[in-house]
Amino acid sequence: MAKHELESVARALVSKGKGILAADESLGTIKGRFERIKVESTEENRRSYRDMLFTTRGIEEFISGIILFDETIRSKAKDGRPFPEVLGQKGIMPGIKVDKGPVDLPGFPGEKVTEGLDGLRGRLNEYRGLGARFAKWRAVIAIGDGIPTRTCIDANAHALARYAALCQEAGLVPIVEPEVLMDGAHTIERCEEATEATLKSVFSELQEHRVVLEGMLLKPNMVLSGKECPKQATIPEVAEITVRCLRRVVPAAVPGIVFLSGGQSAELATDHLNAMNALGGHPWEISFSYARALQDPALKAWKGEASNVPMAQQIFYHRAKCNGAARYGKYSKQMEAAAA
Ligand code: 5MM
Repeated sequence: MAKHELESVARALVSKGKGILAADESLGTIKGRFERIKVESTEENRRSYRDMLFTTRGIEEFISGIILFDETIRSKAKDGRPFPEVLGQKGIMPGIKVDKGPVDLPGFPGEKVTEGLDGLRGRLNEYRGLGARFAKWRAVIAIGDGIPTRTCIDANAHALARYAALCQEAGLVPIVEPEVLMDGAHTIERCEEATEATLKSVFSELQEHRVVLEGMLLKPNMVLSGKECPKQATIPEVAEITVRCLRRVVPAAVPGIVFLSGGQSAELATDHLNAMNALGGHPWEISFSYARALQDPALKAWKGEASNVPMAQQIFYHRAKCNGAARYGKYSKQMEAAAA
């Protein structure tokens, strides 16, 4: 794909009022999600669940793209159409998770590095043939005693850049996802420091690997207090500090920032996105690429029962609509009340 095509896909993914649904849970992750609603993680149940999400009427008003897992991009909806075709016909771009997950970084207790570069060029070409227009690779950075180390940050940044360059060669827009985890009792200042150091290294490696910044998207964590920190930052503080941190390190050439939700509640993730957009004047689009914050309420309503599909779809549509409004800084608690 030519450079201008990568740019136009990246820009379309962050169109006004729209964002991305991350539905790329690997087998272990979806098993954990299903366990909480007492549903067995069989291929058929995973297919039915994703069918429920993807066929929700009207989500294309707020969802520009959906990230799929390897099994899903090869699966068919209930009506027999392959999932990428179902999405394409709604005007939603199919994407694909291509990393193989984080493994222990040898010699660095408590730290991980993401694997998946071996054979990636071939897999990307295959996914392109299956209809994918963009891809995603997640790196995880933990905060704790003496971590993150420079070695962990740089190893993950290097892998992200290798992945991004290979994606662009294959005609796929890379979503670059370095996630600084919210697990721990650290302060928001500590999260800001770790996020800034991580993003600096990531952009240095991306430039080193000649990645076209206009043809990629960044999927970072928001800058938050650690989950167990006794002093939790307020919504305006999170918005201000997150934007301040990103402005220091993310070049304006990047068309959009699509946040992960990282374990925040669905409403809080929407509140934070809304507050950032309400600040205005950003050099990039500020959008979402949520998994849990878009899916959790619908997953709980679904419970694996076909009879619950209409209710689950209504709830999913509502969360997509709220996040669509947050893209303009126009989300309000009245929207939640009206839907209750
Ligand atoms: C951090 O996880 C990503 C965003 O999800 P949240 O909004 O829930 O934080 C998500 O795309 C994640 O990468 C996928 O669910 C795949 O996760 P696994 O752990 O299965 O690779």
